[in-house]
Amino acid sequence: MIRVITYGTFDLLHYGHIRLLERAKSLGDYLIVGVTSDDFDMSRGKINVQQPLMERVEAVRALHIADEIIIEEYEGQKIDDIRRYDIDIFTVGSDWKGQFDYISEYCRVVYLDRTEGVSSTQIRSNLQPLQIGFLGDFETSILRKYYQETRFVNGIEPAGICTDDPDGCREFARPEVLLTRDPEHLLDSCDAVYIVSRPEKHYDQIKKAILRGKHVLCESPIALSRQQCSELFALARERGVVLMEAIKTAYATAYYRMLLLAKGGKIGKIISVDAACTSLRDLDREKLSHSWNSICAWGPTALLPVFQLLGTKYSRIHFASYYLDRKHSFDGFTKIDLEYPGAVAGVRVGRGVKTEGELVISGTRGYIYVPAPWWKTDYFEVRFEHQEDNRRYFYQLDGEGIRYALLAFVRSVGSGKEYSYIDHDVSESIAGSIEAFYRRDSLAELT
Ligand code: C2G
Repeated sequence: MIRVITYGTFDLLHYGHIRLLERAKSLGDYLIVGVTSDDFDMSRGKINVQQPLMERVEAVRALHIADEIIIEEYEGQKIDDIRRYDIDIFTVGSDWKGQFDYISEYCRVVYLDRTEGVSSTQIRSNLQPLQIGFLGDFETSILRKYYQETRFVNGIEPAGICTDDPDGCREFARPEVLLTRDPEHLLDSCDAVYIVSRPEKHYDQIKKAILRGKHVLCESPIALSRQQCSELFALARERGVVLMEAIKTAYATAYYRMLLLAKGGKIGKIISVDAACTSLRDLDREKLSHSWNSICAWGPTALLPVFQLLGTKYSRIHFASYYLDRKHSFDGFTKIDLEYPGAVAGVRVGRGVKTEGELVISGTRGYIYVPAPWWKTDYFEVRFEHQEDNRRYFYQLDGEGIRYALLAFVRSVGSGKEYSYIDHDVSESIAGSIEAFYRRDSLAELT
């Protein structure tokens, strides 16, 4: 029996794929098809895949051409598979000609002519791209980063930018992109808006956009109170638009995989989560009343692993803040202590203080250590009592996670499903924590 294997993403399955599979099958008696995992595609730069893995597997299965379907998850797996499944022929389309000649050491390699005139990329680009507007205060470099990351994501196109210094955006914005100071004018030009204005503006700007039928991706915090945050999610649902929180860390592959390991019990029961996020960059002490304070600039990111790992039902939250401008509640540094039934969390955030930006998750069998800057890491370690048991993990991170956040947003808008990696109750708890900070319910002032 001649055993054949082939691999692919098979996104938005089309007749080019089908013809390839039919000809692969005719090379032998038994065909194994390896479908690439989402992570593997991301790691090899294919981030615009529209369909999640299982949808792609089901589409291939429904053809009844493959005798067996496996998942391709890592570089080099093909050699493992050829040995494991006793393969006689490896085949792939001619667009890969020459790329797999090394496999001829293990089995016969056949390149089948690629079917011209069709491709998943072309199908994706035929989908009307989402016109996205950017609404923020010019000095936030993050607006520019999001604008520039759109070029890596299929199905999204910058339509306009609204800041207090639109001319300053001309250096990076394409000529056809609208530049304005008027948010209404911006909303006229787009289907969706990315909001990175100062936090106190978010609630009104999000509400206005939703009432205009626009999808919203907003830098956290979505609002400065739990009630307003949940009100906005309800309004978005009622109006049939997407409201998504943009904490780019949530979309960083290493962070996301670390979360899965921690939740899967790798280090036992999680007893403590300790996160620090600080940066002294871009702080103009003359303009504190018009800048993001520490709790808003870093609180959402630092609280994310706490709420995602310990949940949002904390029994107590306490703040200790060192103010740079008490009148405007500008904290230069805030320590947040949270207590849970059976667990604790400690968070330190600062725009006026510098510390080691690491994340440590402590468990009853070991702990996870994510080195600084943990919020955009491509690496973490799982450590145990016996060092020989320690494991290190590395996951390529391109663009600090922003392109993956944009991709999740585009997918959510296109499918009407929720592809956000941040649950609404996490967003609401972030807003609630910041609300408690401003109310100074349980806050010690470090004078
Ligand atoms: N294909 C084809 N004609 C097309 C499009 C694709 O023959 N018009 C073939 C490709 O050459 C490939 C298979 O269909 O053999 C799946 O294509 P993709 O889903 O684009 O997957 P690709 O990224 O090419 O995967 O490591 C090998 C890769 O996994 C192949």
